[in-house]
Amino acid sequence: MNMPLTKHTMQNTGEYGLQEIRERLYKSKAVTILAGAGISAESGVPTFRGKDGLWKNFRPEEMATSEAFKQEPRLVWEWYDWRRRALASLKPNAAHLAIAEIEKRVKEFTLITQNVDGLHQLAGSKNIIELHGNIWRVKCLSCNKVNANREVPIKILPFCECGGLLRPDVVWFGEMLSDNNLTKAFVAIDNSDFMFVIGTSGIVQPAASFALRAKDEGAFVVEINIEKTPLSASVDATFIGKAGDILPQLL
Ligand code: BJW
Ligand code: ZN
Repeated sequence: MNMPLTKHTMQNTGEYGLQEIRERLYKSKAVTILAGAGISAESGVPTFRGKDGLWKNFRPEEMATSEAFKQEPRLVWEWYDWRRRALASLKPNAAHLAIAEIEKRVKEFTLITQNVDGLHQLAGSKNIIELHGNIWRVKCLSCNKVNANREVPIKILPFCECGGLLRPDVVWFGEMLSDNNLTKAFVAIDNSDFMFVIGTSGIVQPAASFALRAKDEGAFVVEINIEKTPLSASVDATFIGKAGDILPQLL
């Protein structure tokens, strides 16, 4: 059924209507979604680059680095503990649920998420690449062991059984993404004929380059965001609106 689109939920900045996007989506052989913080915003998770993303006036670019952790591990862990406390009670929203449903309806599907909050898993998504790690895992700086950790609050500072300091198992600025994740992401992108880029500001590399790579490899690329981004000029269509409003209309 072609659902009517309400004015406040979307303005399509391109020549494609939602019905056409829906048809292309379900005819596709392989679909990839690149997700960013905007997907979780409607669950109550602050995005990084809005004013709501600030914690005690620190910018994520200052906190999410290994230099900050080396200099002030307690401060960085306090930020992560604050975020984990906030996340612990949050639930997936309509956007997460719609993405999990799309996975069931298309032949091949890969979700590449930059989000570390674990809400996609809670919504039922299966084939997920967690590009920037997961806030509910910790990694030992001495023995490199990675473990799930859902303690809320977490003991600051947390230590491994080997005596080493634990850090969140996330990817900070200046750190390499895991080779395995990058390879899987590139295979999915290059194999896709349809890609959604949803709720990301499109400025953090290498994720920001994925939509362009998908276009170069021949995919039809559709962006969903509450505002235009640096990617908007390069994609096939941008839908301006909340992911939780637009995605359910594709089901
Ligand atoms: C909605 C919505 C709704 C809201 N519906 N939409 C100079 C030039 C180019 C690159 C670099 C450079 N200097 C350094 C670099 C590399 C650097 C980088 O890209 N920096 C840029 C800031 C310039 N990248 C890296 O360092 C990466 N590693 C790397 O490149 O290794 C090689 C290398 C090493 C050394 C030097 C150079 C290269 C690693 C990046 C790791 C990013 N990590 C973080 C933190 C993860 C852990 C944690 O969560 O604490 O990942 S940073 C943060 O940004 C987080 C996010 O995943 C990531 C992306 O943010 P995202 O998802 O786009 O969120 P926002 O807040 O930016 O945007 C939200 C969007 O949603 C907005 O557009 C809203 O409009 C929208 N929205 N509500 C739909 N309801
Ligand atoms: Zn250890």
